Order: sequence, then C-alpha cells, then structure tokens
Amino acid sequence: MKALGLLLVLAGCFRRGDAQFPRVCTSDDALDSKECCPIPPGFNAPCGGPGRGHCADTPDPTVKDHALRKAYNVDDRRHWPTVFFNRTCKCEGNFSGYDCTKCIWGHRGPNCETKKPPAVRRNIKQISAEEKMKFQRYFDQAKNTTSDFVFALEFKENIRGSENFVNISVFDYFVAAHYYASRETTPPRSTGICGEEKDCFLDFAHEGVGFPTWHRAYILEAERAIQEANSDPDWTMPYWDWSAAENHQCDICTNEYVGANDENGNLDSGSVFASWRTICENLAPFFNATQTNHTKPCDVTNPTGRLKRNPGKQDPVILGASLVHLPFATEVDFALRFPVFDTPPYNRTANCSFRNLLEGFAATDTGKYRGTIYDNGTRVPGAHTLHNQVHIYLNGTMSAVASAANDPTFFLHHCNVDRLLETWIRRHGTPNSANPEKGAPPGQNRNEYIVPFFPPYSHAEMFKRSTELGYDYQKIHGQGESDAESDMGECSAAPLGGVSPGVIGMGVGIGLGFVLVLVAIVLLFFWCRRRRLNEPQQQAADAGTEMSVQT
Ligand SMILES: *[C@@H]1O[C@H](CO)[C@@H](O)[C@H](O)[C@H]1NC(C)=O
Ligand SMILES: *[C@@H]1O[C@H](CO)[C@@H](O)[C@H](O)[C@H]1NC(C)=O
Ligand SMILES: *[C@@H]1O[C@H](CO)[C@@H](O)[C@H](O)[C@H]1NC(C)=O
Ligand SMILES: *[C@@H]1O[C@H](CO)[C@@H](O)[C@H](O)[C@H]1NC(C)=O
Ligand SMILES: *[C@@H]1O[C@H](CO)[C@@H](O)[C@H](O)[C@H]1NC(C)=O
Ligand SMILES: *[C@@H]1O[C@H](CO)[C@@H](O)[C@H](O)[C@H]1NC(C)=O
Ligand SMILES: *[C@@H]1O[C@H](CO)[C@@H](O)[C@H](O)[C@H]1NC(C)=O
Ligand SMILES: *[C@@H]1O[C@H](CO)[C@@H](O)[C@H](O)[C@H]1NC(C)=O
Ligand SMILES: *[C@@H]1O[C@H](CO)[C@@H](O)[C@H](O)[C@H]1NC(C)=O
Ligand SMILES: *[C@@H]1O[C@H](CO)[C@@H](O)[C@H](O)[C@H]1NC(C)=O
Ligand SMILES: [Cu+2]
Repeated sequence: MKALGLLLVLAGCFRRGDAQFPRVCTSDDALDSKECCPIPPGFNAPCGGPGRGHCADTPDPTVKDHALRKAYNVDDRRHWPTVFFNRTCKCEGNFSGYDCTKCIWGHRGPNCETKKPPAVRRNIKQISAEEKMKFQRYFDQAKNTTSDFVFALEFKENIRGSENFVNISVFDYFVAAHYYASRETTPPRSTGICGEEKDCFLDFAHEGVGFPTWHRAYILEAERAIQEANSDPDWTMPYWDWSAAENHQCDICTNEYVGANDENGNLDSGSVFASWRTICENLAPFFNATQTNHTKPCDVTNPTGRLKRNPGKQDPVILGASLVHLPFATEVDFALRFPVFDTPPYNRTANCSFRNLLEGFAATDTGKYRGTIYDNGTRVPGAHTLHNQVHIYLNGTMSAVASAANDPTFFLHHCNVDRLLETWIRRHGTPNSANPEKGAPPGQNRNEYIVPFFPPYSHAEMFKRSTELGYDYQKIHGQGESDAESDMGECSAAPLGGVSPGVIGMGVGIGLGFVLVLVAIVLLFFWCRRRRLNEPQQQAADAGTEMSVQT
C-alpha cells in the first residue's frame, strides 16, 4: 500500500490546467475578439505603432500530425495561443513583448538598439555572501510581487470574461506555467474524450526533444521577471552544478542557499523559504477523484502546502540505488559525448540521444532508454538519470512535475541543465537537423511555439549559442576533460560515422581512429550478444514509475 502510494504520488498525479495572459488582454472585449494588441502606456496606437509594432494575425506553425491523440483536438493548448488569441502584436526592429515595450533577448536601450555584453550566470557555490542573500531576497520579492499576467480559473469553454481571471505573483506565474505546459488535457474526463491515460497524456515541456529549449525559454523568462521585480536588470540566475556537489549530496540544502530540512522533509524555520506556500500541488490519487472529474483548472489563489525536501531519502528499492545520491560528473561527460541531439521517436524512449540522456530517461552506461523491467520476476527500476535523478533524489516538492517549480531549487537546477545544453551546443553546434520539423510530441517540433509563453515564440529561437540570447556561463561543463574518452555505451557503433570533431578530438591521428573502430566492433559484438540473451525476458512497463519523473 505504501509502495502504491509512492507510485501514485510520484505519478505527478493530476495535471489540471489554467491559462495565463496579460491583464490588459483579459477584458471582455479582448477575450471576445481574440485580439491581444494593447496600446502601451504613453503611446496612442496598438503595439506602439509604426517603428515599434502593429497588430497582426498570429501565425500558426503547429505541425498537424497529432490526429491520433484524441485529447489534442480539444485541448486549450492546441495551436497555441490561438484558442485564446489569434491576433497579437507583431513587434518591429528589436522590440518584443506582448505590447512591444520590451527588447528581444540580449538587447537594451530606449530603442533596443544596443546588443549588451552577455550577462554571466554564476555558480551559486562561488558567489559572494551578499550575492547569496540577494538570490534569496530577489526570489522572495518575486513571490510577493503581483504579475502583469493573470491566470484563468476556468477552461476555455467556460471562460466568460475578465471575472474568470485572477492575480498571481511573479513567482507563482512560473509555477503555474510549468504546471500548465505539462498537465494532462483540458477536457474534463466526464466528457469521455479522455478515456485512457494515453489519450490524455500531453506534455509540451517534457519527455521530448523540446525539453531543453522549453526550459531554456522558461529560465530566460524567469530571470527577466525576477530582474524586473527587483529593478535590477543586471542580475543573473545562479546555477547549481549538482555533478560537482560535495559527497554527491545536496550541498545547497542549507539556510545559506535554498534551506535546510528536518528528517520529515520540512524546511528549517531559519530559511527564507520556510514560510513559502505552494500552489497547484495536489497529490491526490492518480486517475481518481478530481483527476477523473475535474471541471475546473488548478486554483492558483489557493496555496495548499509548504515546500518539502528530504535529499537522498528516496526509496532505492522502488526507484533504484542511484536515487540516493546526485548524478556523477562522469555521467554528464558521457551524455555530452553524444553528437546526435535527439533520435526518433523524440520522446522518452529515444536511444543514443543527448537530449534523452540529459533529460534522464536513458541509462548513462548504455546510452539507451530503459523503462522498468521485470527480470525473472524481479522488478528492475527504469533509468532515472541526470535531470530526472536530481528531481527524484530531492524527495519532495521537486519530485513531482505538478509541484516542482514551487521550489526555488528548480530554477538553480534548470539553470545548470541549460548550462549543459550550452556545453553541448559549443561542442557540437546548432544544426537545424538537431530539432525535427515534425515527428516530435505535440508542441515540441522545432518551429512550434513554446507553450505557454505569450506572445509566442518557437523552440528554434532558443536553439542558439547563449551569447546570441544575451547570456553566458561562468564556466561550461568540463571543457576538454571528456574529449579524450570515447565510451558511448551501446551506441558507440551507430553514430561513429557522424561523430563531430569535438568528440574524437582535433588532431587525433589515424592510429587512434583505427583503435576506435576496433573498440566499436568489439562493443558491437558484445552488444549483439547481450541483446540476444535478453530477448526472451519480459519487458513490461510499470505505469507508476513510468510517470514518475518528468519535471
Ligand atoms: C480570430 O477569432 C475571431 C473570433 O473568434 C474570428 O472571428 C476570426 O475569424 C479569427 N481569425 C482568424 C484569422 O482565425
Ligand atoms: C538591433 O540590434 C542590432 C544589434 O544586435 C543592431 O545592430 C541593430 O541596429 C538593431 N536594430 C534596430 C532597428 O535598432
Ligand atoms: C507582500 O507581503 C506583504 C506583507 O507580508 C503583504 O501584505 C502583501 O499582500 C504581499 N503582496 C503580495 C502581492 O503577495
Ligand atoms: C490585481 O492587480 C492589479 C495590479 O496590481 C490591481 O490593480 C487589481 O486591483 C488586482 N485585482 C484584484 C482582484 O486584486
Ligand atoms: C479510486 O477510486 C475507486 C472508485 O471510487 C476506489 O475504489 C479506489 O480505492 C480509489 N483508489 C485510490 C488509490 O484512492
Ligand atoms: C464532479 O464534480 C462536480 C463538481 O465538483 C460534482 O458536482 C459532481 O458530483 C462530480 N461528479 C462525480 C461523478 O463525481
Ligand atoms: C520520499 O521518500 C520516501 C521514502 O523513500 C517516500 O515514501 C516518499 O514517497 C518520497 N516522497 C516524495 C515526494 O518523493
Ligand atoms: C514514443 O513514440 C512512439 C512513436 O510515435 C510511440 O509509439 C510511443 O508510444 C511513444 N512512447 C511514449 C512513452 O510516449
Ligand atoms: C532502443 O534500444 C532498445 C535496446 O537496444 C531497443 O529494444 C529499442 O527498440 C530501441 N528503441 C528505439 C525507439 O529505437
Ligand atoms: C529465475 O528465478 C527462479 C526462482 O528465483 C530461479 O530458480 C531461476 O534459476 C531463475 N532463472 C534465471 C534464468 O535466473
Ligand atoms: Cu520541467
């Protein structure tokens, strides 16, 4: 029963929804006309007028190959954001934002004409005491500042007007946005559309090729929102390099950083974050109660709990022995060696994919997807590596997709995940082929819009060197260190032909190339043998753990 409870809790449980838009666009008129083209303060034309922006039909880059997913056809997030608004501001020059009063990433100045030097995101373990306090104070301020965006308390079909939207804090906007992108579908199950779990599983942010770019956009938006809430445009999000954590345990789980905790997982009263309330967190049983019969989205006005964290206390029998410590640097090295960004079918089952290794559904010894299996009657947990492992290891608010972003640790963690994406980009480049034009889960193809940001922009716009987006990292991961290695697990043979110079290393002689080919042949031999031995064994997926890690 306890085990079942765990699985259910980890299942991310229910993913109800809501929607967010600028307060000025949620008037009855704007909602009716589906037009969000505000006149900015101090201007007299929508979107600022000539030279700044004008109102235009919102393009719809949606790839129409989701027909098999019944839920997609009725989901509020389909063809984002056109279910809500089909005319939005088209900004000119370097202007950006829902009313064209902001600048595109990395630009500043009254006309956004200046490209600013990249802002450097720093290792939180290496910033000054003053900077650490600033991190806490700035987050706390964001939690206490009302956002320009409001959230809906109803699904689209029930939204009648402005009265259905409520205020939300700058921080909670991000909690709700993460929840919104990854929740299950909008239609109440009572409509019968969501007969089965698979019909309703629609995650625009995880379990797919869009995972790194989705979270890149998210951290950029959050960084900017925290800067604005604190009137400090030069502040940068710090990152937590968990692969370098002392003893592979949470070295930022102290009051100096994100807060210490007691043996029950409650935050220490000395932490700034101990008083925080969480939203959109409801660990009700999966498929039951509200899940089966939800008629309203997450109530963002109703804080339900407090932050929980109990690092390393996750049950190793159920989830795997590695879940009691943080990922190793050698596992990060392994993932970064993969020159292919992602492989079909671009979801959690992808093999030999950098993205799936980084996200954490592929094993960091074989490079292959591994779900839960039953080996001669014994349950063997699936792979929960790198990003996923950090979430589960923390054993609390961070361990379920629904609630994860309530914890400030989420932002430090994802800033580091973004740093690893950046490391990959600097080693392997940004070929268009890295992000597929079609074939990815809904909303995760390269030109599709990143749900639920508004005004909309695509994954492709995030797949660039970070310096083009106006930021950099104090240090990218282990430059040079892993180049000498060639181990790619069971994937060594396949992508060898396409290996980029960075992987083999510049100046590698013909001799080393020859050795690599030999190694690949030997590995291929053992891999084939192993596969044959494994074939007769049952490979059943365990629904509970399959769902456990998608933050
Ligand atoms: C946008 O939505 C409005 C209101 O539903 C509708 O009348 C109009 O035809 C739509 N425009 C486009 C381009 O889809
Ligand atoms: C936009 O920014 C670039 C620098 O990145 C600058 O060269 C260009 O002049 C700017 N464009 C406008 C219209 O201000
Ligand atoms: C911020 O905190 C003050 C004092 O605790 C409180 O009165 C106020 O309502 C808070 N504002 C928001 C937007 O949460
Ligand atoms: C929501 O916030 C705005 C801006 O701070 C404020 O004008 C408005 O009164 C708030 N609405 C409610 C219902 O609190
Ligand atoms: C889910 O609901 C069914 C029917 O109401 C009930 O029998 C079952 O015990 C519930 N499961 C959980 C885990 O609460
Ligand atoms: C579904 O929820 C609504 C509103 O909470 C409630 O009135 C109704 O009785 C529920 N239906 C079932 C079958 O539980
Ligand atoms: C934390 O770990 C305990 C013990 O392993 C487990 O029962 C519990 O469900 C976990 N909680 C979360 C939220 O991961
Ligand atoms: C992954 O994609 C394949 C091909 O579209 C599909 O058959 C499979 O069900 C997907 N797996 C998951 C877990 O979504
Ligand atoms: C991934 O690799 C496993 C083991 O080699 C294989 O069984 C599976 O079919 C592969 N999955 C895909 C999507 O290629
Ligand atoms: C499977 O498990 C049974 C019972 O534990 C054992 O007797 C048998 O040798 C095992 N078979 C293999 C192939 O490991
Ligand atoms: Cu996430």
